[in-house]
Amino acid sequence: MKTVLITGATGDVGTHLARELAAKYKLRLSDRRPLKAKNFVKADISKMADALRITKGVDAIVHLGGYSVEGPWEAILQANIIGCYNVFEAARRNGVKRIVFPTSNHATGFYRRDHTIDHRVYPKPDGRYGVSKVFGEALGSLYADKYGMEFLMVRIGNVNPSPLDKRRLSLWISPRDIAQLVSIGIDHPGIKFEIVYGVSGNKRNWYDNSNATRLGYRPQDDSEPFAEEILRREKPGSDAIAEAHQGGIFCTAEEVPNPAAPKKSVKAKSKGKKK
Ligand code: 15L
Repeated sequence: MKTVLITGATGDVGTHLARELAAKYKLRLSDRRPLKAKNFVKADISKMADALRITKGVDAIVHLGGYSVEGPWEAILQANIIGCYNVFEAARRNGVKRIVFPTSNHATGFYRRDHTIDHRVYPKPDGRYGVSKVFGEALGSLYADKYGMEFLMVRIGNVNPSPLDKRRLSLWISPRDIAQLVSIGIDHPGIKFEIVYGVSGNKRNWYDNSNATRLGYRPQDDSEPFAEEILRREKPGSDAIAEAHQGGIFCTAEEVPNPAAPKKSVKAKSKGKKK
């Protein structure tokens, strides 16, 4: 059984993956926030020493740790630029070859909704967060070419038991489908550097996900059964730019509420202490 490190394990996606993958791999869970679990190791990936400690002796890494929405540059810099560099570099130094990197639909969020995009399109990030995901993709590409490491880049839509709104009908991914994609990223023998979209088999997808199909991905879910109810209750949006582009409000907002934010940063924001 492979030993797999999941960083950012206390977040939404981490929680789903820890549950879905528990029987398949020996998981080592890590985060800077505490978690009551025997296989948990607390670590702050913005510190290289911590990144080196948690990546030692694993067969693969699912690197979820980071700031997960649009927000202040300083937070994104620490978590998604420095943290991502530390994890990839620590993996290289510890001889861990395989990394699954959950990038985001926000790496390509400024593509229009009437445009179907595939894994070869040039990134069009919709904010600082999207730029940080493009950084992770570029860093992975460098580490694959220069150091022979192996990366599956999953541009995740939104992981949830059911789609949340109209935009998410076109980028939703169910917990079991993201688990299937991540397993491909851990186990597929032919991966050097690949980009796929982390979406279920939604009828309304904005993505040509043929690269994922080529690697064996067979999504089991589709957002369509939820569409009627969501479209009935959702009023037309008033932000024309957000409505026209795949990234939605990430294209216009300076901050998007972070469901995983620690209480302290929520307070700082309400006092107007934005960076
Ligand atoms: C993301 O990249 C975020 O990590 C997630 O929290 C959602 O906001 C998602 O995008 C989305 O676009 O819905």
